[in-house]
Amino acid sequence: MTNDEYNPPKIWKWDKENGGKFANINRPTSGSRFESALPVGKHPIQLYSMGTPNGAKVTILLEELLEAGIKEAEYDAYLIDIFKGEQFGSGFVEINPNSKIPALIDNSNIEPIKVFESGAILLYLAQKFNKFFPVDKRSEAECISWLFWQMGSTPYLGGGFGHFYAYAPFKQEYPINRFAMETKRQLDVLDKQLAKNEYIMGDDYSIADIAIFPWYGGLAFHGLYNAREFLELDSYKNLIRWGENINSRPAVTRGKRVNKTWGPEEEQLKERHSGADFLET
Ligand SMILES: N[C@@H](CCC(=O)N[C@@H](CS)C(=O)NCC(=O)O)C(=O)O
Repeated sequence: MTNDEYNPPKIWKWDKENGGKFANINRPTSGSRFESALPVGKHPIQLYSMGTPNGAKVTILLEELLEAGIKEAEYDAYLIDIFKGEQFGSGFVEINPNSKIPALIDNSNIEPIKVFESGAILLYLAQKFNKFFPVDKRSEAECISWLFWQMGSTPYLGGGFGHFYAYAPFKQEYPINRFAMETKRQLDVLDKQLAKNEYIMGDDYSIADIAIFPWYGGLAFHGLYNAREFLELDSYKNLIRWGENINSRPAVTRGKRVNKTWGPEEEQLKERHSGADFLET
């Protein structure tokens, strides 16, 4: 592959060695690649995930629920190492045919309930426990709108900007320009919303904040794509104020550690089965 202008052939063919970071993981087909049963722990909620921003959304919510005293939110979190292709094991694919973390099983009912897509998992847990989700219909609609905003917008940040800026085999001006502009537009949307509100939806912390923080806070505080300077994150003052506030919550600190296998050792926790796991490492 080169940086020259591309003339698409009549029929697209998969280039296995496209040179991008993580290029060896994906293929143009879906489905399981090998037999592998998933482990099951002692709690009703079983999470299969990794400590990426999409994974952290769910572990932050679970830790917040526990912090709020909801003991039924106790969970086992098993690592699915996406860099080793564990998302293609048959047990994982049975929960999520899309082979992407996070995925969750709730065994607290007669029949297990399977949930995939991080936004769906946040909504499922917030409604199950009636927490971090508004009670009146107007605010509920607003919360769902921001949740879907995150789910619809972030692929331009991650799959667009992050891919071409940090993972592509060489830097190209056209896609980096296009997705940097879109990412900055999204940052401005958030900054303006946070100029009028303490949290995304007003005075109350909700799953909208929990969905948005790991990505946009990740750019500001966690070195995501090493792009803080390039995107001038510090100029989004309201976003920074909101992010610092969320970043200082103890449940957020714990949630970010779960299923994380890189970075400083004290910020990692490969598997989580109880609150004591955070103290042992
Ligand atoms: N829309 C999905 C996206 C999930 C996603 O992209 N997960 C990534 C990690 S952040 C993954 O599992 N990648 C593995 C792969 O692409 O094979 C969600 O929010 O749950």
